[in-house]
Amino acid sequence: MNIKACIFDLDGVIVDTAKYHFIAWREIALQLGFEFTEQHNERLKGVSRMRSLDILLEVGGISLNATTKEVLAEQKNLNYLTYVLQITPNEILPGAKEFLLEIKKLGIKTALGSASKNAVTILNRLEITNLFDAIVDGTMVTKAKPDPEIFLKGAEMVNVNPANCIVFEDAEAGIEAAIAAGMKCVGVGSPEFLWNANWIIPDFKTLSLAKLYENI
Ligand code: B16
Ligand code: MG
Repeated sequence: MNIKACIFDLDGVIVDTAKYHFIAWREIALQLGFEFTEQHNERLKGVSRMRSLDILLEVGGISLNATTKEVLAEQKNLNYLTYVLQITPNEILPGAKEFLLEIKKLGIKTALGSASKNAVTILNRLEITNLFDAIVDGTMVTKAKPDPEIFLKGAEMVNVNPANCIVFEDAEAGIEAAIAAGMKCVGVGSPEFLWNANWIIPDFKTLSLAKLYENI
């Protein structure tokens, strides 16, 4: 395969925001009167804000109308933003920035493909917005992962054929989206949830373009 673009998920790949999503959602669950655990939180990775709320309500066995759901989703986001607005560049996951710099230097296009509507705020906090040739976030798509729309849009924006793109993902929904887009996918994290990926890495610490070519 000739790699011409790398498309990165944000939450769980570039930065560990899952812990902030978890705290913010848990506050909503407590408010509704039930316990939301870290294990439940695994199901929220990579899925949209509204879908996350639906899963949370399913865990609590609660059914609410659309207006109340809008209010709760907004409230969760305000909780979440109090943490996100404190993020510093130190929170970039080990090796991620170095890998981005390496591939850019070698002429490979870089794109972000995140379900988060807060993606640009987070990239700005991390001071790495300028390392991406294209940014696709949750405000720019109509269909959430596992639909391939996010990644196909990223490929189009950097003008690269999907067959020449590699996606880096930490969530099952994201891996499915990459496969549906006709792209190769590297799972970042624990093999337990990423068995569908073409190759799994624990993190970016020792990754190089040469290693990627050897394994993909
Ligand atoms: P927001 P990613 C996803 O980001 C998160 O993994 C997921 O847990 C979250 O619900 C979703 O963004 C929406 O986030 O509420 O900030 O719009 O992994 O696709 O970068
Ligand atoms: Mg993710």
